[in-house]
Amino acid sequence: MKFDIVTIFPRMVEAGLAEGVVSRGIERGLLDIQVHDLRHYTTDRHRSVDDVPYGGGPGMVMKPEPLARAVADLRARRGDPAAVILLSPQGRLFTQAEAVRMSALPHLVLLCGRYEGMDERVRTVVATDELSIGDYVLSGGELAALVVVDAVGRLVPGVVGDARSVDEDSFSRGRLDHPHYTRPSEFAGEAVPEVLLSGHHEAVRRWRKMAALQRTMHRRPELLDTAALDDEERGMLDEIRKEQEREP
Ligand code: 9D3
Repeated sequence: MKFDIVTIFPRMVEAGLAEGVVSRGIERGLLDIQVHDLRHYTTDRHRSVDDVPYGGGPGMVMKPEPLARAVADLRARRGDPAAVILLSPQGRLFTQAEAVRMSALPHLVLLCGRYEGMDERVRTVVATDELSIGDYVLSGGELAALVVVDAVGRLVPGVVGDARSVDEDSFSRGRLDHPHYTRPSEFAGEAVPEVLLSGHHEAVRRWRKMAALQRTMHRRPELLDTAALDDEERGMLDEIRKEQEREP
């Protein structure tokens, strides 16, 4: 899968790609990721990527021409992408479902903004999609682009060594993960639950499923509204709910 990332901070993005699962995907030839310096696509002496807002007000606005030139050059050199994604606080929310959809596409261009915002014509003329990674304020789109590349890249077959960790991921299954333990069996006065030491595989499986449901119910109950639950899980949920009624 091919990614092209356009930014005024290429070193910041390159640093984020240099380690971990994504960098292994690049080394193995499964991910082809290039980072492009937006200033390379400027034409004036000062290499300007921003300008004052029409109508006045504080801050600067990103100019449309360098971004348009960057995307035109990438189309010519790297081929027509399946999507040109503007990372912005106004975009629709990037979710695991979105990551799964995007992982089926052969080529994405990601545009990172800085300053107060982008000239609106970047949205209407250059980008095909607009995504936000969540309701908090970042100082630019670079970290958001790295989030998208990480979440999508790890879904490309072979990028994550053990495919089971991808399939079993909590958000794909619509519930949170169960607790995990390793040695020592007692730490800071906290013991590992007996059942995990028992070697009773069926009991371990049931305990994990129950613990995952309990956690999801307490921390992220809205996930259960849309989760596909099996019969066993529906039974467990009833049990948990009855337990809650007994001691509120
Ligand atoms: C301080 C400027 N804000 C005025 C109301 C608007 C604003 C503009 C640009 C806020 C943040 C940014 C930079 N953010 C991104 O480019 C960004 C982002 C984010 O801030 N949160 C979640 N996802 C994303 S994707 C890109």
